[in-house]
Amino acid sequence: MKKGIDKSFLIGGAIAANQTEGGFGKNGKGLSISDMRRFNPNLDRKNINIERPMNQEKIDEFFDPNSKMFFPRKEGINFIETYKEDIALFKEMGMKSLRMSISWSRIFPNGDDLIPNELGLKFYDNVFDELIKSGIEPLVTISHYEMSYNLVKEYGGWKNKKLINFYERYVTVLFKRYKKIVKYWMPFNEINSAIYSVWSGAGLRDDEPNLMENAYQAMHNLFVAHASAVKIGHEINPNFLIGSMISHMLSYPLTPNPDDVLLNQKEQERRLYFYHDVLSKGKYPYFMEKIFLDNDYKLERTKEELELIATNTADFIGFSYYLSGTNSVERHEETEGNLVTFGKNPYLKSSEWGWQIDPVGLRFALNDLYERYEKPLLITENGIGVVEKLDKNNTVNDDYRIEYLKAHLQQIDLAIKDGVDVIGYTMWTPIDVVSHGTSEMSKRYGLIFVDQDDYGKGTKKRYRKKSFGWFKSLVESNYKTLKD
Ligand code: BGP
Repeated sequence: MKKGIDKSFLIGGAIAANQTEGGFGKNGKGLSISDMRRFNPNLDRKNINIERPMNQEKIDEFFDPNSKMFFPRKEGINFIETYKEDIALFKEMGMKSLRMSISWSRIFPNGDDLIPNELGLKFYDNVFDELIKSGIEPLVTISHYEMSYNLVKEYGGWKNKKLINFYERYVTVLFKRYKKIVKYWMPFNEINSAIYSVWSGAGLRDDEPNLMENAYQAMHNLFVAHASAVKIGHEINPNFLIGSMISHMLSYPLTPNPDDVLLNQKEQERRLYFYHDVLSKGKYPYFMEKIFLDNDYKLERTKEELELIATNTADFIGFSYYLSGTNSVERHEETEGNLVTFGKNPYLKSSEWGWQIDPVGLRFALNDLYERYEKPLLITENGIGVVEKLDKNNTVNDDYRIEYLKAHLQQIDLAIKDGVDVIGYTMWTPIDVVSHGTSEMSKRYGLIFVDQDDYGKGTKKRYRKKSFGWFKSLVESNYKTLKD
């Protein structure tokens, strides 16, 4: 039994290609579904609802040369050109790992190409070189919200089983090329987003008929692709560790009323355990069969696919954790959250975006997942988004971020003491990036400030926030400052 977080712990930060790289249309990169997500200046922070299943992407606007809409991911934070400088800062900060993603549309611009784009691969060769030189372990997400738009246009997204083959071709290229460089892989970011964020997670249009049935079919195809990636990866290098990555939408019953408890149980099954069960136990849970039956969803799930899923489960469980919510049968207030809205909890404070801050919930989640699945756990994302400006000393005094990260790390430390096998923590995010949900720059999570506004204007220069120094001393002190 470990005595808490120690030197072997993979501490670091997480970024995603679509929110950082930019380089739209350069070096053969194809148009991805993320590139087409726009910044909406009229968004209402208290009621963002930007990408619930029923929202429409501005596909036509994107192709209109006269459009006034701004698409921030075309530029990201220009990581494609600044990666060396940024990785040098990550090293200085003391990061031992970087969770990053590879842009599928940079490697297979149309998704269905037969040959990968060598220029795209070269970019990642360089990024990995830089990371290895800096002593930073790459933890790689293979697909983080950005397949080629062509796969949506020509095939209808993940509801089409042909995507499984295209994805297999893609992962085989990566596994072979980075066989000796990358050990930790995650086939998909927040795989449950296929249901809650259908465009980003599954490449489905929100105006298509039978949307939810299609989303569950897409979900199944994603599970098959996940299992296939585990199989192919282990064949190429048996030492690969290939893990799931699920958005951990934790909630509690609002009261001890047994009806609240039951309602919460049912919601957690649907939002969480469904995905964990399939990816970690290798089988569909009974409660989902009832949902499929009740809604008359007819899913095509072959015997071979179910066997593949059963025999190729995840090596570890990765999950993002930002907040928690509540459920009640009585009328109650709702608040914003990651991918979905949540019931309010009177015991918790919220971020400016209404996300309820709950460090103890992380210890609960870690114990809960370890008890159920007995697999090593990796917290792949955790952080706080805040509107920030540089002060006159060219820094940001982000004590609230230090407090947030510290409180969550303290709970991880306690969970390890409880006996849970936690292998690492990559905070979201070491550097300010374009927000996934709102496509704005103003929602800043970074420990490094990027001088860039919601319209991509600014010098894009990087500045260390106060939390940067805190993180550095945390690692240097071997986590002693966690107790301060
Ligand atoms: C997760 C995504 C990330 C990231 C994060 C914060 O769901 O995997 O890509 O962006 O949430 O969300 P947001 O940027 O919407 O605040």
